[in-house]
Amino acid sequence: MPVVFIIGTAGSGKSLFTAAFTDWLKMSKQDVATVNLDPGVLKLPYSPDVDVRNYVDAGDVMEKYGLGPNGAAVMAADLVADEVENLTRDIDEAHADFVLVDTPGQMELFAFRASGPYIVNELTREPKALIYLFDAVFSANPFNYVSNMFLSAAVYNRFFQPQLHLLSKVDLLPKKAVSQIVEWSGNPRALEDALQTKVEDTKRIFSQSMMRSINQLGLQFHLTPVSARTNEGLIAVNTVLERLLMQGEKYTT
Ligand SMILES: Nc1nc2c(ncn2[C@@H]2O[C@H](COP(=O)(O)OP(=O)(O)OP(=O)(O)O)[C@@H](O)[C@H]2O)c(=O)[nH]1
Ligand SMILES: [Mg+2]
Repeated sequence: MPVVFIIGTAGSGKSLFTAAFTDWLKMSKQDVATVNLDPGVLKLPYSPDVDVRNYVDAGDVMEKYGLGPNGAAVMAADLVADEVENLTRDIDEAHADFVLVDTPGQMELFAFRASGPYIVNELTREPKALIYLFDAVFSANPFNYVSNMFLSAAVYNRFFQPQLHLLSKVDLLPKKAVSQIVEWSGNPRALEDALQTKVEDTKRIFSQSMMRSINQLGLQFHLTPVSARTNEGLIAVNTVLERLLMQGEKYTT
């Protein structure tokens, strides 16, 4: 039973992508279950089959421990680790062939605290993969794009699972801008040229050094453009995901 975790910066489109891809998989007659791992979310664009809020709710944590919203979010993220057995049981009981996991809004709460990698490791279902979302509007600037490469490499360094990269919300950009970002993702020379012409001085030097360092690690960022509004790219995501899951294809070369 493959388990795929959707991850990305706050507001990058994780939850809406989870909703759109779940609907698409169901239309393609695939048996899919959704998991909400965000203890702080108030409203979701899908009805999760498994919901961490049944065990940990950030609002309750805030009240019980007298914490502010950020303190409660951090504490809730840690408390989720104790619920792995319950979540595993709930996932088993959903009896699905394929599980999509929507992760907490603030990526650092999942990726950069101990609980996220612990949950990914402890959920005993195999194979596993991560989908990392590059927000198209944010990534249209080459300086921001390199920052996203850096974050994505940092996420890989935390989980060491096969990782697939999507360019989300492409309906918000002109086709030409989308093609350009996709080109950067497969051609370091094109990204270098964009940094050269569009980014100034210190920022440019820093970004170029950073992208070269990341490339030296042999990390791959081929972006598949998607929209959770128009469903563009979902067929391609399914194809790439199948290959990644079947072959256990690695993010590194
Ligand atoms: N136009 C467009 N808007 C999108 C798309 N995906 C998400 N959005 C919008 O972007 C905003 C954030 O989307 P979410 O799916 O909540 O993103 P998220 O990463 O789950 O956000 P948090 O969990 O709060 O960090 C919402 O207003 C969505 O409607 C898309 O493909 N196209
Ligand atoms: Mg969300």
